Amino acid sequence: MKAILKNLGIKGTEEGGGTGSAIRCHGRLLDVVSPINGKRIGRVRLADRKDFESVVQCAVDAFQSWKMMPAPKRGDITRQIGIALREKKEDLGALVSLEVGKIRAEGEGEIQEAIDMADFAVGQSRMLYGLSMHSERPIHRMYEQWHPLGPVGVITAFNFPAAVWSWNALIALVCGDTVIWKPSSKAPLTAIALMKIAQGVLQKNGLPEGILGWVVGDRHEVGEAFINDPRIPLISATGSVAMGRHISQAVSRRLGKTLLELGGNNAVIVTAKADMDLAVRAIVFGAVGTAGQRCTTTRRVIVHEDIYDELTQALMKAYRQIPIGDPLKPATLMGPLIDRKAVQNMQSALSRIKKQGGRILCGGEVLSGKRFSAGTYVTPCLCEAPPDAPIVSEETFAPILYLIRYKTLQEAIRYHNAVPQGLSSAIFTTDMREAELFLSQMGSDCGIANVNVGTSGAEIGGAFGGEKNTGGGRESGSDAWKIYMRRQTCTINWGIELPLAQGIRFEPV
Ligand code: UN1
Repeated sequence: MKAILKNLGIKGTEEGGGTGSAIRCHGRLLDVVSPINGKRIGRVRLADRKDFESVVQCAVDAFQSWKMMPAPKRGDITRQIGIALREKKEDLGALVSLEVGKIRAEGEGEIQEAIDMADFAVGQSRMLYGLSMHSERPIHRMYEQWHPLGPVGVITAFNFPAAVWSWNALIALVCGDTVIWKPSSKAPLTAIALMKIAQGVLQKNGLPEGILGWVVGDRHEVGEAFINDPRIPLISATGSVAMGRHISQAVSRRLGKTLLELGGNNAVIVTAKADMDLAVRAIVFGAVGTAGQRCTTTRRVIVHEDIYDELTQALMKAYRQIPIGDPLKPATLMGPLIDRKAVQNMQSALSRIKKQGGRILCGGEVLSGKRFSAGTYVTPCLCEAPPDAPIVSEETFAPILYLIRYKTLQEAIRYHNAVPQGLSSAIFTTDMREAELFLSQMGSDCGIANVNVGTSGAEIGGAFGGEKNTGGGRESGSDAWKIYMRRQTCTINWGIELPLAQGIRFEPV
């Protein structure tokens, strides 16, 4: 652990705010504890309201020069950030594991996602395209262009402490925005390590402070000021539906923009014509990966009655073989939950499911003993559930998978869409009619819909996000860049007449 922190320049106590370089903060000291063993990794001096103010003002000032740099040049800076991340991939991945308990492969995978994002953003920096239109007026030209938006606020959750920042920040950077990051206070060290790496690149290029800032602080001290600050035109936030609703109301009150990526309650439909082996592997990765703590985690499996028993047996067998333990050990496939509170939430969901007519088929135990003394380890749980059990509509951020039986595909799709969240979805079938129905407007109502691919582990090239209570935002690939810019429609008259649109004449007769 010491070597990892040293390689990343993380000291015993870090400042919880910075404008590139750290600033001296004045809030309380926060202990950062590893879910692996409950031991302290480091400490962070939280930012208070005044520290927050300095970070924001610096981002506002830096925006004035950063927006003037040509976008492809900003892309070049992003390219250098990508190279710097490549050099530290292993250490950063290990820090993700230490701080949030992801297994090694997933910790490093997360940094790879940030590297991929940097590459994507470099290309995007030359593709901030606007359209041109044919004007209805003679000797006129019309087109639209995209300008930098301003300082962008990025609020991230503990479960993707690096990648979600990169989806937002690296695109916002090439768009000409400065970024203020409020990482989860459960994962501030990964954020600070990333900020140090990025700041190294900015400094080497002689760029001013404030282009990439961060602030770790309590909600009442910093969080509220952050979302209510009119100098921050866009707040991009990942987290719970309750948090998203609160942010959305605060930001809309000041007519700002939000990009929300909130809860998921993702289902896989397995039809009688599925490739069973493929389905089982995808479901296990989707439900057990990241210990069930992805917003794209598979939480429901809706199974055709003819193959229900076969699939259930196969899943139970796979679940019993999952190696659980220290996520830094190469053989481990499931690490701890983020903290004891998450374990309690899981336990209370399991007792509710029993009351609501569900049946636990396997797992759901809290592990004890020396290796598990942090109290954060559980076994992944498979439950049979009636489709209308209220708990099935909730996102419990833990490895609980509900199995639901169906007769017709229409019925399966009805169950599928009956929850308030709409992030990710999948169907496993080898029948193209079933697949196409699922992808049609009669099918999945989610932002992501896959065929023979699980619900989690999306690539960065597509737009990521979902509908309904998931919040409607789209991040990372496709045209997600547009929200980080402001659109301007321009009309130029290069003639000597002043024709009006809609044929209006406005002159004395
Ligand atoms: C999240 O859990 O907030 O598709 C994001 C996935 C990852 C991102 C998940 N690429 O599972």
